[in-house]
Amino acid sequence: MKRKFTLIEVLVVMAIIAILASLLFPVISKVKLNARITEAKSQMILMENAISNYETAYLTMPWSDGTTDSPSSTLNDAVWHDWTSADQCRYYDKLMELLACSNTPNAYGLRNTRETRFLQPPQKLSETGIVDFWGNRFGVAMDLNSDGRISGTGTHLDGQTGKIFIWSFGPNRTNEWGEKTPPRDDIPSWK
Ligand SMILES: [Ca+2]
Ligand SMILES: [Ca+2]
Repeated sequence: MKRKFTLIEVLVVMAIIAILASLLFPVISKVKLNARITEAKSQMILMENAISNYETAYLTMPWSDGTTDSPSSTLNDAVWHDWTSADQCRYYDKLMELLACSNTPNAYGLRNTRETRFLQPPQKLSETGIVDFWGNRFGVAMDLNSDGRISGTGTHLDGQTGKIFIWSFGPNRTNEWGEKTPPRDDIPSWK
């Protein structure tokens, strides 16, 4: 005769399953987060390479403020991360279009006259732009005055040496670099 499970046994098994699930959940979440951080870093490296390759091809950084065709040594560096600013959003989006082989945003300055595809855009560039997993544009800074650093920003970029910096605002979708208190979950391309 088959032995039936008692209610107590079933409850014990369910409790064990619940405990195991609660132990596994943080591990799975951490693995997922790490995968997304890795994805963001890969995206940022592609963007950095695209900007660098544009500079190699056209002998100027792919920058535009809408008023001039070429940066000069008197310019301030470009630092775009304030997405409440329509101008900064426009510069970022035009930069990405330029890198994705568009030669059309010439009203805002530089062109990509050879229509080289420096950056593979997502399928719906016009709808989503180039954003991270969490839906934010990446922070972008470029050394336009060629002193090898981004200075005077009052952020984490001060003191960093290099020409191109890109960062993701991270899972909390807030730009926190430059703040002194945690949490800091931004993901920089340079660390
Ligand atoms: Ca500089
Ligand atoms: Ca953040």
